[in-house]
Amino acid sequence: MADDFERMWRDLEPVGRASASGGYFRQPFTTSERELAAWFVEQAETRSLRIETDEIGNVVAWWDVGEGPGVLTGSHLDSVLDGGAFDGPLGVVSAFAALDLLRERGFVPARPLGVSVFVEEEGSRFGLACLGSRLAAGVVTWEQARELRDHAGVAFGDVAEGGGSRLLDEVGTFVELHVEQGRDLVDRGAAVGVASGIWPHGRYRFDFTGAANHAGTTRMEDRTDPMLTYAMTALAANKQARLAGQRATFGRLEVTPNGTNAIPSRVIAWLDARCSSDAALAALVEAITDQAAGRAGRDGTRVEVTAESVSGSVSFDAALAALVAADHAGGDWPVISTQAGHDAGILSAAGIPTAMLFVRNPTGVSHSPEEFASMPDCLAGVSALADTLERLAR
Ligand code: HGY
Ligand code: MN
Ligand code: MN
Repeated sequence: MADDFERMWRDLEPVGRASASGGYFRQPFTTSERELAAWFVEQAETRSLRIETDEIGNVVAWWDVGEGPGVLTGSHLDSVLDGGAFDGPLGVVSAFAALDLLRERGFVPARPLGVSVFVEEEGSRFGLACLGSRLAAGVVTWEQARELRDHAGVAFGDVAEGGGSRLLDEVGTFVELHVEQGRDLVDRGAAVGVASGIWPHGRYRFDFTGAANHAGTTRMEDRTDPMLTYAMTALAANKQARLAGQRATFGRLEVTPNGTNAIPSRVIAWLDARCSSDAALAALVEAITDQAAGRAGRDGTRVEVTAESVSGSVSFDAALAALVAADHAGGDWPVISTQAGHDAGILSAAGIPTAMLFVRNPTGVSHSPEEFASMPDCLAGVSALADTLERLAR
């Protein structure tokens, strides 16, 4: 199994990797991500799996044995900008390796076993997180999705063929293995964990509008500077999140005209907010919005806030999580929550019994080239996934 996993890992390693940072740029429907999608189909074909694709870019490959609703496992192959190697691909490679391991064990499932990839999980190109799985689950319509645009103004409807998706019709249970995006397993000394739930989280676009003017000849008291309103909002967001024990990040900014010697006319900033409850998320976003509006009043600027992507609180099926976590050689696997969104959260919220496995990340870092998981832990994850699939498809 180790050779099998390592070969697949080497296949993916160079694809979409930036030489300077070592990070990955695998945005959906770009050359590197499409190369990974082709790799996935090739891996499915070499295992004689039945390949089902929808018109959005999602793919499911079925081992057609047994009967009834299948057990599906997989993750995503797209990355954030300058992302790590493991977020997404670890779950896909582990899915193929776990299926191979079950075949090596001579296990014949009583239900079909599938391996899946959902497209645009990160929402790093078209802005809506888990776009592929939301469309597959029917919680977003094609008419809504096709109008989503990337930084260059290209619409999702221009790159994806479009329409509905029936891929989940055959799915009885979904399991996603994912690198942990934090240090919980490190601190517990555990290689593998199980997810209890996902914090609610959202992405909000703040449009700050002011008046362009000369950086030198305009007196400070005469300015209507949207950058100032943005800066104070970013500070307020950080303070509000700290005070409430929640998470708030401004990581993306667009300045117009973005000139060194000109007061900007407009600043667009995106807030990523994550909270321990839906009510806390609403309260945090409201507090930040109120402070932005208050500051805009003092600066003479205007601010407009648009929710672009909101994911409600997810509690995974507790009985399923307990079944997955219990009775292992080294003891029960820890059951832990996460603040990172996943396709598993979308499928769970759509009513499909879903479990997540986490693999230890000694750096605790993610959405960065520093993200890491050791090979022994990755292989422990494959064995854990195979054991889980055997338990669920027996
Ligand atoms: O942003 C997230 O929470 C996830 O990594 N897509
Ligand atoms: Mn991910
Ligand atoms: Mn991610």
